[in-house]
Amino acid sequence: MLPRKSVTWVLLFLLISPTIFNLSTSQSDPRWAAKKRRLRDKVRNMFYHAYDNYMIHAFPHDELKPLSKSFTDSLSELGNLKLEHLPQDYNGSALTLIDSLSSLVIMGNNTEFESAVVWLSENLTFDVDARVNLFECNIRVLGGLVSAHLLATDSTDRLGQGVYKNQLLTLAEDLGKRFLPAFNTPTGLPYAWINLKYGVVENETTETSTSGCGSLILEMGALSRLTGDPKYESAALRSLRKLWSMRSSLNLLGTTLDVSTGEWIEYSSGIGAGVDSFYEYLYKAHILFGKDEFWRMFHSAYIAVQKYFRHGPWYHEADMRTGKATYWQLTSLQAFWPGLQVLVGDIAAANSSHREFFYVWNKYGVLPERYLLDHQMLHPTEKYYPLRPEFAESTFYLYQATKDPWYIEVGESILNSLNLYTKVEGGFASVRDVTTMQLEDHQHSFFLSETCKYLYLLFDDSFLVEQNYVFTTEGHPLPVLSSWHDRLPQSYIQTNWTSLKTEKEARRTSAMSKQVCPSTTLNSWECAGQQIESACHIPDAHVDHRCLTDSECGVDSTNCRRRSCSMAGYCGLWLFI
Ligand code: DMJ
Repeated sequence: MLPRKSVTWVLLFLLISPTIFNLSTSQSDPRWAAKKRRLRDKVRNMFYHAYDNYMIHAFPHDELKPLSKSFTDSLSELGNLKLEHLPQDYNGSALTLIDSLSSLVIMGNNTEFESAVVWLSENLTFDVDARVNLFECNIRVLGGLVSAHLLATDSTDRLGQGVYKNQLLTLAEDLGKRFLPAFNTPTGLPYAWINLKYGVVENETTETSTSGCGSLILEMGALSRLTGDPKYESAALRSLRKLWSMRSSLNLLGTTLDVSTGEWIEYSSGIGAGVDSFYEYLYKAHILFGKDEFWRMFHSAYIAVQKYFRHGPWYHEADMRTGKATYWQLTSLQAFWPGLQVLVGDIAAANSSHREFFYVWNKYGVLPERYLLDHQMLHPTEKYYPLRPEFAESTFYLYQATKDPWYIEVGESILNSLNLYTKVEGGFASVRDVTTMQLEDHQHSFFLSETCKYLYLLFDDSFLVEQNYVFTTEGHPLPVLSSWHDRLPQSYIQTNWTSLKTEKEARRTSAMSKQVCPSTTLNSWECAGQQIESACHIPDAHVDHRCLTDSECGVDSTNCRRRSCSMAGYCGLWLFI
């Protein structure tokens, strides 16, 4: 008879071995490639079911109502405030079409991309008396146009000869100009709402969110680089710097603030609603523009998040002044965080949180908007799932980084749930209540720009091969160009990997490799040789973790806390046990 310990090991091996076997063989197995193709085709069908129904029943209005097969001009209502008044003849801004442009390209539909470009050039106008949410209009419309312009003008010749004469950039510039009055505040922080025709209306609310002020730099920066007019990037940068100056001594920010006084309104914050893309844009702006300033802000902010919000694999909210936990809630929006952690190189932490989100996804079939961690139950009023992309997004990033087939299984499960619960004859409908799967008459444009796109790229990433893209928070790809970048060498070629010279050696790098090892280019840490595991990780002085004093201990990679030396002479997180 085997001793008990050996039995345990054998059982453990039997449990683990299929995973190892799967990992090592599945990538080269033709059945595996066929499976990925089949899943990719399913996503393509989903995308076109949503897109075609939008084009038939809603276009040129903003979004589709899939149950009633009608439309909503939601751009003026985004952010949950109702539209005030729109001219009688207002036909919407073709929001879903604009948000779908980059997905059409990724799915290789150049014909439809071309028709969309032609239609938008001939028909779209922003000269309408409509009050829109600056943040939403920036990420969906400006981001959609700028990204599509870059795709239309790259070396791929997607459009017929003579079709494209920078029409999308002209539209983007017109929209960018209409954004600028919003920044005309004593603090430089922009109003949340702007009337596209008349600018900031009288008695406009001065309340906005952290994301509203801190997630403009990618789109407005790209617009400036493309037009050669620095005013868009300057406005976004001024706002971001002001916002950062309002952080607490713990490097935490709140969720809502007043743009005229620069005072915080809501001191509690986390990584979800109202704040999420602020963190995302600090790091992505660093990847796109290469500025140290963005890295420094991100690094401090990231460490503060890991320190004050993280609890095991979960993230709760905390008061920016004290760091004390406020709300113990998991939200659907937080699910983007593991994806961002992959970019940072913090893969172990990303994987553990991703598993918890999947646990909740499986518990309900989709991810509820808010789940109370302390009670392990749904929030009583936020039981909905509006087809959000964040969980699929993180799954895509984790698969890119690890190539672990597990993430393909997760993607398949997301795909199946979406088809099972949300597909209706007229498109894909949001879920009103995840306990009953009762549906709501709304197909958000981000279902096409993000949810379908990230699932598609999970199963087929041919669009990304030899390319360096940063995806905006709405899923629109922006290429990393040396001409926009403070660090990339002149010889950088967009379609190729490149070498980045460090003092010691030239290393192949790209947005993707930087994603896995940011420290190579950012400070003296080296990926190779030392075991750098995350953006904050500082290894202990000795590999065996022995120490005489605290100064020989580093910073823990999973929660960014400083390790200390125990009485027995070992570095660890002793103070926190
Ligand atoms: C999208 O518009 C963007 O991903 C944004 O950052 C958050 N909200 C939706 C998706 O949930």
